[in-house]
Amino acid sequence: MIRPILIHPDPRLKKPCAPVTDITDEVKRLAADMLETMYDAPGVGLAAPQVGVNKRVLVMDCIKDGPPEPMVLINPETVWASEDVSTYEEGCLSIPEQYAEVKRPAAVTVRWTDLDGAPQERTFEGLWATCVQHEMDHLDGKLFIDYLGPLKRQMITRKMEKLKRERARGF
Ligand code: K1U
Ligand code: ZN
Repeated sequence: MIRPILIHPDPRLKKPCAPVTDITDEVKRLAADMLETMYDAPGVGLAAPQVGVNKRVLVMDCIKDGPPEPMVLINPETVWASEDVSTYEEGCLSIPEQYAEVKRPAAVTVRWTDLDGAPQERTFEGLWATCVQHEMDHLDGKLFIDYLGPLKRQMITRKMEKLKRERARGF
C-alpha cells in the first residue's frame, strides 16, 4: 500500500523515533509499504517518520540502472565514518523540488537489524552513503535543510508552507 508522505513543516518530522523492539507483522507491513511508497515517488530512500510512523525503520535502493536492490534497515547505527567528506546535492520527498548541497562523510559503516531479526553491517560509499545518512537523520528528527544557513532554511520552509496551503485548497 502506498502511504502519503508528510510534507515539511510537520512536527512528526522533527521528533526522534523510538527503537523497534520486536519485528512484528506490523513492522514487516510498514517496511513493505515504505518500499512501495519510495519506488512510486520515486525516491532512493524513505524513513518511517516521513509516513507518520515514529519507529527507527528506513528503506533505500540507490541502484539507478540494473536490477533493484531494496534494503530495509531497522535500528541503524553508525559505527564508523570516514574523515573525508563528499558534497551531494540532496533532495527530500518531504521537501519536494528543493535541492541543496550538503557535506557528509564520504563513507560510513552502519550496523542494523534486518527483517529476520539478524544483525547486519555494511560500509556504504557514494550515493548509498549520502542516502543512508540522510535517512538516519530523519530517524533523529533532522532534515537536510538543518545543515543550511537560517535564511535559506526559512526560504524553503516558506515555500513548503505555501505548497501545503495550495494542496489543501485542491491545487
Ligand atoms: O528521504 C527522502 O526524502 C528520500 C530522498 C533520499 C535522498 C536523495 C538524495 C540524496 C540523499 C537522500 C530521495 O530519494 S529524493 C529523490 C531522489 O533523489 C531521486 C529520485 C529518483 C531517482 C533518483 C533520485
Ligand atoms: Zn528526506
